[in-house]
Amino acid sequence: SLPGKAVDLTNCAKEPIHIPGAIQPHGVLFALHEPALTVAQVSANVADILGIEPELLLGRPLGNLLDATSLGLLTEALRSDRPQENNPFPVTVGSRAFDGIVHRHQGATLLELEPVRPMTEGEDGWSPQRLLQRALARLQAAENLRELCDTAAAEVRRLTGFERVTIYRFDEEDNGEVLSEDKLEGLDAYLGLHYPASDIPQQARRLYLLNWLRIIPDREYRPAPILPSLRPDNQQPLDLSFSVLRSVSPIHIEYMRNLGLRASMSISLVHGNKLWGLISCGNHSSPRYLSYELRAACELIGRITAQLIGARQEREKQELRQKLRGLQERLVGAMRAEEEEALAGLVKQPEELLGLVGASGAAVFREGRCWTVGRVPPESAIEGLVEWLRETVKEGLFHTRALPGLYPPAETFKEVASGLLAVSLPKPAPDYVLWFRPEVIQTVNWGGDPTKPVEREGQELRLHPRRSFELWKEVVRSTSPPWTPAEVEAAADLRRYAIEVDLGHQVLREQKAV
Ligand code: BLA
Repeated sequence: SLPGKAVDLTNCAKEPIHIPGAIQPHGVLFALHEPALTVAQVSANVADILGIEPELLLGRPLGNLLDATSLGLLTEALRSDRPQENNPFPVTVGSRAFDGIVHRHQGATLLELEPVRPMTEGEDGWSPQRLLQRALARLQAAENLRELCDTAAAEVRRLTGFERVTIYRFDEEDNGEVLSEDKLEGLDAYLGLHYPASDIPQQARRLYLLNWLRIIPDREYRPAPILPSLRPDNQQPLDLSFSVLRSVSPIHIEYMRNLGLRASMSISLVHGNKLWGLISCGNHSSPRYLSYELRAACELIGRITAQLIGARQEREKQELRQKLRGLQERLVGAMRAEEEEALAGLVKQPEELLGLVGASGAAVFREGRCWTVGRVPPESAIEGLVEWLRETVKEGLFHTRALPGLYPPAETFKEVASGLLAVSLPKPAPDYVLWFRPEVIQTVNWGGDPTKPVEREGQELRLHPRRSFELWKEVVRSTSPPWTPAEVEAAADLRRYAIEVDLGHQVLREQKAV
């Protein structure tokens, strides 16, 4: 509980989840001092897992604990600037076998040991290597985004045995949507559901950009504290951003409990240094432990999937750019062909003018005169709108998908113009090109009420993630489909060309006058 503090979602986003001071206890963590490899910090569960009290290890060389071969492999890995490339390497302590996982971060050297788990054989008795090979081939054969995501979900599920695997994509506002799902029969379907951005706060997203796989094998774990709690060298908390055992935010644990999730794993889908989405895996009925190697295979599937998604998006963007360039050229030609009013030329190419930004109507407004094409509001309404733009919008370009929310008179013509994209041409009183998009009433299926992401407990001000994930339908009105960045850019380009052509015309007029 957080007595006396105002509790809201901003606090939630401020929880420093990279320095929880504890780990999940399915392995042990050592912070080492190089080059002697003395133990600076160790997780308290070392007594449970290795049978040695932490006090006997702190300040002493790790060599007392590991056998010579294991120590040799660790030392070898640490010769590199990127020791993590050697993960996992075999470590034996007494008669027990572990996966050794090492990395450096912020001047600390972290070694994590996880008990070796046999790679389970997948369905058909195939080895994980063969399953991985087949998965990659299938991903590469996918013909479109839907097939690619369906394949990724199915193959990760095949490889890991999680009860549910979903492909979760983020929109511009960081809300998530379940695009694909592969699950055990009998479980509720999440396919098509949306979840609010606050379900995964910013600092967690930042970590998932750094570290592409996160596993919580059993939400009912008891955190093992790191001893001592601060780094002896700088009295700072130990940064676990890249640790595989990092303990989980208690709020997220409660979220999992509310959702009935016992175990979860997320694989980041990163493209262009942006978190496009997650491959999100869940187990409801039991904990789920996976070996490091199996996790690495999943990470590889995530990497390939994200790359294929990225390549597809780039290709689509290129094709669109090509198409827009053609439209742009014809529009510029039409403006040049006009003797006087460059802008008036635009309405002589109605298909190009609308196609350029995917609008259903457009208006050119110049010195009190108005030309229109397609579905547009009444002329008096356009005049009012232009008046409003002159007063409120100082930039040369403006766009919204929800005009009535900003400009209430638009309520009366929202059926044709819930979406507005406008460019102005600098004049004493600016001219405008306006594009319109109709209202598209949309139903968004949310997994629980997105306006109540948290619940409070009585007077005590305890913050809980929501308890209900029941389907919650939101009907979005007075809104058009969004203007894409490519469309906005095309409008900005047209504005630049229009200004150029206009200037050209002015020069010509002045030359004639001389
Ligand atoms: C993390 N929240 C996460 C993660 C997911 C979700 C996938 C990544 C970690 C993981 O794989 O478990 C959300 N999980 C979902 C969603 C579904 C799902 C949407 O299965 C849909 C079916 N969460 C809240 C609120 C807060 C919050 C209100 O709902 C904060 C006040 C926090 N979520 C939160 C935090 C993390 C998180 C802090 C990071 C956990 C960590 O990595 O330590």
